[in-house]
Amino acid sequence: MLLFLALAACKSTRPSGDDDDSSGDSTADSGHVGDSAPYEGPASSLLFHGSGRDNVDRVRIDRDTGTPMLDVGAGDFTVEFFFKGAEADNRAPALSCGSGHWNRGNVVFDAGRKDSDGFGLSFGAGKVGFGVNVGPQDALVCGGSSLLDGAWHHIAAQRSADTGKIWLFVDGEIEGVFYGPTGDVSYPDGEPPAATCGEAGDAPCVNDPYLVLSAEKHDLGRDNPSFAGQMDELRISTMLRYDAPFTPPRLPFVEDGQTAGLYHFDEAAGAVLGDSSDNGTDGELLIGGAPQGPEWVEDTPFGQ
Ligand SMILES: [Ca+2]
Ligand SMILES: [Ca+2]
Repeated sequence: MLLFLALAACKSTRPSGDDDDSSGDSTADSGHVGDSAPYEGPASSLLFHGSGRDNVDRVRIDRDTGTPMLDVGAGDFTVEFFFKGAEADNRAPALSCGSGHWNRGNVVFDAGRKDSDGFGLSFGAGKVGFGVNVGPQDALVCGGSSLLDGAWHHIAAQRSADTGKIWLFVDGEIEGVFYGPTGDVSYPDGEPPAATCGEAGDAPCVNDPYLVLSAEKHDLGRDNPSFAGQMDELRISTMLRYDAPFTPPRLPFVEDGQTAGLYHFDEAAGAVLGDSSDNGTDGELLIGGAPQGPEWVEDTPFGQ
């Protein structure tokens, strides 16, 4: 408790509205991680079974017709969330860190476009990778810790569009830095999905305009599996949040001027994953499979 109070007391006084896009190394001071509010109400997370087929067992969030702010990738961004899983349920082999493609592991966050630019995170041999691809150029930064140990972990992935630098923080520690391609990896406004999906490779890739959670969005098959496990407290920001080791939050995040999407996963029921930020780009649970997923569970990284 004392530690949390100390963190709260250290809240950043940095003015909001300063997007710092001019430099790839510009980051907020790490005091931002202490930004959290007293927690009230239900507490839940989502459990996914990793079925990876039939466009079920996932959440999708529209980044094309939703708020433009959520469609990060033209400028600096940070994606962070908590997750919990077991290696026995996520059997993808080790990722090809450096120049491999990010969707060869058990995919947990998919902001890709079929045959085009994108980014995402997956697990290979228990370790997380965060990758960005621009045209034929792939960059994949990997963590060093084995994370699928049945405990909650926090991960933060950052990218500077100007320099191509990508970072991976695991439980507040910097585990990887890599320089990949520069360029815009957001979704082009109003772009129709690619038409190279399905078994015959001639069907629309309906999930192209979406951020997809805990699944490889196109159900490409065994070489591109989906994450099985729990997910909670997702924040997407239009800035580089972290430039030094930090203590992961012990309470849900609160919104600030650089929050593009904030998902507490506390609905505990229903088929909507609410965005508590002012942008209000709710996610949609696509429920199905056997066992049926995703399902709401009363278990969060913050305890009760
Ligand atoms: Ca866009
Ligand atoms: Ca939650």
